[in-house]
Amino acid sequence: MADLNALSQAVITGNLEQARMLTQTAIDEGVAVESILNDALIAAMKEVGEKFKNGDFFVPEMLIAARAMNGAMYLLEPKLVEAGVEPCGTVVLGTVKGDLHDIGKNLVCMMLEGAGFEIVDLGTDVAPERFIDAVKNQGVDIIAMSALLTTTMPNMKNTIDALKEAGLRDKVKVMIGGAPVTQAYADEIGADGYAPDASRAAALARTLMGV
Ligand code: B1M
Repeated sequence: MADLNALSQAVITGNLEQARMLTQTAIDEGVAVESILNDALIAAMKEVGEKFKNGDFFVPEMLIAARAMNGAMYLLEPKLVEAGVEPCGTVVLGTVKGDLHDIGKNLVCMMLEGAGFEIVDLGTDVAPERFIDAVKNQGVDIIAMSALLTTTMPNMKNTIDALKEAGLRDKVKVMIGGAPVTQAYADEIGADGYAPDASRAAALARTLMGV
């Protein structure tokens, strides 16, 4: 029987096989994907973050927890993107320079795909020039930047500044998100939008496209 608490624990302890098995069981038993994601997986990563902050976990424990989370997310992906709506634009997505966190960014990616966007995923540690190249060469409508570290957030502003310098600011919309990012920060750096989570990121992207 589906056990979301046990799934959370499997992610926290980095037990990849257990996390996969419990996720598959929950899917097979018809548990809502949003519940698996929010109540088990994201809740687990919050707990991991608390343990890291309190000195109970170190980087290796965070890494194996992230691996278990990714294993579970891989099984959820088809469910998250199966909406099958009409294509409505192209988004270039990446975690900003200096930042290696990609779980939230990957979730945003899945939700955007489900909302009908073509995705150019630049991965993590993405320098401003790489976003600019994508705008110049890949017909991008929206730049979507993720940051998980307070120290890397300024690279969102640096990317917007680089867009202005290249004369491209009016050609694309810019949206940002990630745990330390706020609407106030988006306003301060002149982004077009901020979303606190992946599903609202998808809704925001459609709004920015006028859909
Ligand atoms: Co790191 N880490 N980490 N880490 N890590 C945090 C972020 C931290 C808060 C932990 C803590 O102290 N409590 C802390 C940051 C403190 C700060 O800056 N204020 C921290 C630190 C300090 C570090 C290192 C510096 C540790 C060290 O080396 N001493 C280091 C930095 C490495 C680097 O990036 N250069 C580091 C490394 C790592 C790992 C590599 C071990 C691993 C990442 C693995 C990976 O991503 N593949 C890791 C992890 C796993 C975490 C925590 C525990 C979990 C992050 C996560 O995946 N959350 C995290 C603690 C926490 O967040 N509570 C922590 C789940 C994910 C679904 O949520 O990414 O927030 P999130 O995404 C959300 C929303 O934010 C939003 O949608 C998602 C939900 O729907 N969202 C967007 C995200 N991007 C968006 C973009 C949008 C819109 C919404 O529009 C474009």
